[in-house]
Amino acid sequence: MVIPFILLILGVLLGLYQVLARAGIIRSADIFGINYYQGLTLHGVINAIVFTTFFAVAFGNAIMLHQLKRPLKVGVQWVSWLLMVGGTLMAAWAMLTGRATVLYTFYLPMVAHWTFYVGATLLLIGSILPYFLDWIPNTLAWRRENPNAKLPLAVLGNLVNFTLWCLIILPLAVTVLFQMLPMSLGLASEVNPLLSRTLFWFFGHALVYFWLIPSYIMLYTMLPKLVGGKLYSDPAARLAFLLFSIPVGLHHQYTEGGLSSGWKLWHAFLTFMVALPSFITAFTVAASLEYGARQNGGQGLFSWWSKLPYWSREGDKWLFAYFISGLILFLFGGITGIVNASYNLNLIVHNTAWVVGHFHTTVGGLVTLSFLGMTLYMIARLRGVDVKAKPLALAAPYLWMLGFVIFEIALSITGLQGAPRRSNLGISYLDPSNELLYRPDWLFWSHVGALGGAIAVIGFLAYVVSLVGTLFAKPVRAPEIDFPIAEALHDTPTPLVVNLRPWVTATLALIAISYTYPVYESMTRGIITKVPGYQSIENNLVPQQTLREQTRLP
Ligand code: HAS
Repeated sequence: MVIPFILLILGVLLGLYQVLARAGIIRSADIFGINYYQGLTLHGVINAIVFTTFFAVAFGNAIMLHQLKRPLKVGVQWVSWLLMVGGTLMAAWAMLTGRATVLYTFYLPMVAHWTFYVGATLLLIGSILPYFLDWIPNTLAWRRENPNAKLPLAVLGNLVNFTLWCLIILPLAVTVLFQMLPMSLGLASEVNPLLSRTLFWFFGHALVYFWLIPSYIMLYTMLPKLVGGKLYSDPAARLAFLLFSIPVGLHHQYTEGGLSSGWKLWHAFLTFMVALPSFITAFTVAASLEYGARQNGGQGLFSWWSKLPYWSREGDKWLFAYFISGLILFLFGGITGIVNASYNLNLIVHNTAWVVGHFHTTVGGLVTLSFLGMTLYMIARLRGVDVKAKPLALAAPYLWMLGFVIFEIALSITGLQGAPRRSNLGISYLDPSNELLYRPDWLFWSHVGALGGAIAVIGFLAYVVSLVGTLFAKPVRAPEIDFPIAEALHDTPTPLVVNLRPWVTATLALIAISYTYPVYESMTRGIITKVPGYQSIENNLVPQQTLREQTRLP
């Protein structure tokens, strides 16, 4: 938890640079020697991949330990940690030295230095070791001792998450090992980017659920307890976890030539189905909040909302602020996601600032806030200290939420006006001296977006003060792993969500149906079947350098 947090500080500050450059407030190609696109790569990789993966493993370990009450193997944990840290350092070196400016989606024809791919691979391998060597054996042992008991909900969520994770890193491994690495090492001179992107998005979309499921575990098992209530429905929560396994990657490729419309439409339908678990969650979480608020004297159709512990500093209740802020942001993330998913509307918003707004209210919203809150909570427990600077820890999520609501609205509007994502607008469309490109009509909302980003960063700094204080505080009690786990209000036995076999079978069948033909098409069709690789050097895309030239880059 500590290592990704340190990197996250850099990731968040680079985010501030991005938003100021996009608003034309900073008009330069780089800052402190870090080029805009290099900074964007670092921002995306650190925040969306490194921070989230480290957290998911740490949280997964803690949940399994707490719920199954079986020890983890020290050797497995150290090897996993060393692989993850070693891999992160390798990839960080490549990015920081300008050898891997390939953005966080890193698909071809952009090519990075081989250390980036090897580093990412080590990170992923390290992340799955606990699943195979600790969690599955411990779950089987638990099952032998408790043959008739239901798997604890948090354990189910965690196992679904990492099963999904193992499944989706397979196509990623194929494109990394057989396309990206050979290209990077100079062993191949041409690649098929369409195939790479189809394999990447098989991984890339489900990746968002790998981020989301730990948050959902917290919402279902801990949030109800924090508000003094119960989880409204245990079967509904289980159903939500199981529904996440639907494959929908082609919705990132609606505009991609070479894939037929029929298959894109099929993935569009499946995408609407995958929104279902989030609708179920919206209902179940709201019902759990209502139940808790009514236990505390809440009344009326709406006035019970006032009985929730928004500002409470009592015990662990401060954590509520992180969840509720994340949930409010997720309302925006959900609505914009549904727009993205609509095949025809996507043509308006694809590759515009709109998409940036969407993912800062999903992964940058609910996911980040719940991970930040839980990091602070777990560090306090594991160190045996009280959370320090609680008022700052409480203000942080609300500032983050306010900032990103403003940011989301502003970027959605500039996106609809046509502002592209992933572009340094300060030296292009928002540079008044550029007579050809200048778009003064984007200026106002881009500045509003910068204001939102700045407010969110202030929230993050408040969090940093509290976390660093907690990290170095003097222990006042024995270290422990403990979570506020709620009971369920409705817990009717529902075989559909207890027997996992039909779900695994259905997932594999759906993957085979949804991906066989698109992968075949990717391999055989289209005018972009084979192209050389490109590298981003300073502000230019240039044909890929030879290996020797690559290592000579500044
Ligand atoms: Fe997405 C692009 C569709 C959810 C992340 N998405 C992205 C990208 C990222 C991302 C990172 O179909 C950019 C990738 C890139 O770099 O190119 N997304 C969806 C849909 C959903 C969705 C349909 N996305 C997520 C989540 C993410 C995430 C979750 C991260 C964790 N997304 C897309 C599409 C694209 C896309 C296209 C491609 C766009 C393009 O053209 O490039 C759904 O799963 C969303 C369902 C969510 C809901 C919301 C339920 C609301 C809840 C809150 C309840 C609140 C309460 C409290 C109870 C239906 C649970 C209320 C309290 C009060 C006080 C009011």
